[in-house]
Amino acid sequence: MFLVKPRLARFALFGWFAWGFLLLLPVRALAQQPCPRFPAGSTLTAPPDLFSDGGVLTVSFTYETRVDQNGNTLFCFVTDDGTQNPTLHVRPGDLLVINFKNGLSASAAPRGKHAMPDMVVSGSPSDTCGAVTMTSTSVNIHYHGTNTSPTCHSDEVIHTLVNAGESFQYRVQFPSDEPPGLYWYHPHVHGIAEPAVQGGASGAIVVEGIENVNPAVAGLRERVMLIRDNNVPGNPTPGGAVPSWDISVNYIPIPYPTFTPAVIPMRRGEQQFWRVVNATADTILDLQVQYDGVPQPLQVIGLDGVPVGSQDGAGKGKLFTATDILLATAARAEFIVTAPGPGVKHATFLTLNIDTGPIGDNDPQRPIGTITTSGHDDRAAARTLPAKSGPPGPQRFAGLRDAHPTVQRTLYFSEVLSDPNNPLSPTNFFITVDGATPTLFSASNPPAIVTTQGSVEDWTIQNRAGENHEFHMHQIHFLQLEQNGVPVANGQYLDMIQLPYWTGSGPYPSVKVRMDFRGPDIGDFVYHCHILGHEDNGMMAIIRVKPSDDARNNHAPGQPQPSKAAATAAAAKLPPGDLPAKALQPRQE
Ligand SMILES: [Cu+2]
Repeated sequence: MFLVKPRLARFALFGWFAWGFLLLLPVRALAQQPCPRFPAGSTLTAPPDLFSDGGVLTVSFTYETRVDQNGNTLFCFVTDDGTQNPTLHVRPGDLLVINFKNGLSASAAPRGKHAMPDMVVSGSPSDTCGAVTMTSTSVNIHYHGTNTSPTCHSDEVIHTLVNAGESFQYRVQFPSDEPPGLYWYHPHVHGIAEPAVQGGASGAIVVEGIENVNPAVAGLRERVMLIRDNNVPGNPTPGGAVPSWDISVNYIPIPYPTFTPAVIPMRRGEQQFWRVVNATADTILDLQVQYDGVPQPLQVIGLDGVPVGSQDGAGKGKLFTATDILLATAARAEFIVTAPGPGVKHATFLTLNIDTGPIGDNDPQRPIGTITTSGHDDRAAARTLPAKSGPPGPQRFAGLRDAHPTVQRTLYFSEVLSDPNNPLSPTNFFITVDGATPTLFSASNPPAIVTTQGSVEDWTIQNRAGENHEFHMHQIHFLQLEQNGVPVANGQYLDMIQLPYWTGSGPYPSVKVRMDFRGPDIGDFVYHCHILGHEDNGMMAIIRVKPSDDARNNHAPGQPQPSKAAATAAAAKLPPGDLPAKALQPRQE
């Protein structure tokens, strides 16, 4: 044990189960291997926690890699003391500083299917953010779901590149009205996002204070879980029970074909607050808890980082009960689980089968964890949420439900073979504003949509393809309004929403969502399918939010101030689909 290098000492926090695992490994392997992983069947432990202090959380991250025993390339962000992908806890209004270094060697390759070495992603010197030329080692960090600025050194992913051996500082200012809840961070370099995320370079971000919005969670012990995916060893043909990807929970694999679940301890009679990130690149999840085969009620507190009920009316949190929670790729769910009673023999946390469409992946039902009960708390592995300490803070999307949309747009997902005569040719993936020409993503593409700060827009998003796509909006959340033209009774504030596949006939499946550009964030950012294999192959586009006249007259230091002429020119070049608002039907509540 004394030979363990400091970077591993942090694992002491993981508790006795983790120590038991570590002691079984050769010390040499421990000391030299970055991105450690647990064996199948391990007991769930929380990711290490780092908390802000005095309004700032400063961490140093080094990007590391290795190849595991299955031939899969792993990636991780590691702090100076060896903590791997910690959970970053901040409060609304805090500053997150990440002193980041890409620790890969220049020859390291992510083995991505879509790597595009030497692609220049920064079109002009003014667009440069970090390195200019993409290599197979390039990386950056996206702060998924956070309502933070899309500028260089903040949550910018179009031009930011940090190549092997290079350093870069992130200074991410969280707004004071950030909803308290669960967010996450992951690499977002177009072309190699899928292998980087599947390699496991991701962690949770918790914006603190949810107990003040919904006191139902005060004093509960929490379980932060990140579910990731990766290649199935041997690459068996997906179908039936054979998944397209293996999954893991907090680095405990649940491998095909045994699907050995992780172990999740609970105290008898206990309620726990589960905070689950779908941190997979490509795998859609549908979470359920079953006791002796009977689905259990899950009390949903928050989705995609926004507490249920927090943006409407008095801003008080609500909860609703569900027996399963569809979790699009990159989505998050926060919910209360009640421990099984004494008569329950088999208590299982699982994901249900997903119908992804005739050309989609195979995401079959499989267990994630087995819930065990005892008479004591699993103190080493779970934090207890504090008591309610004050009223809810201001909320970023307050009033959006009753806001009047100024623009309506229609967008759609589609995909075609790159060679229509060759069914084995690669697929091109598109997200397109209706009426425009489908275009593969490039960092040098002009914005597909131009809007103005202060606007509120209703977007209808269609799926014209034979597989599910998962829409993600950067920088803001949207309000769910309609599904297939029918108003949604309990519309939530999301940054992810699934578009089910089109059968090939009849109307295209669609959702209608309300976009909120009333906030402070201006500039260029992206929207895309968060099945990262699709995003890497083109399914992403740029939106530009121009500052409002008010903002131009009182612009904050350091923010771009476009000339009147530039603003007029941009307005004159609005792409097709930029239609003026039509007379709107009164919205049904
Ligand atoms: Cu997709």
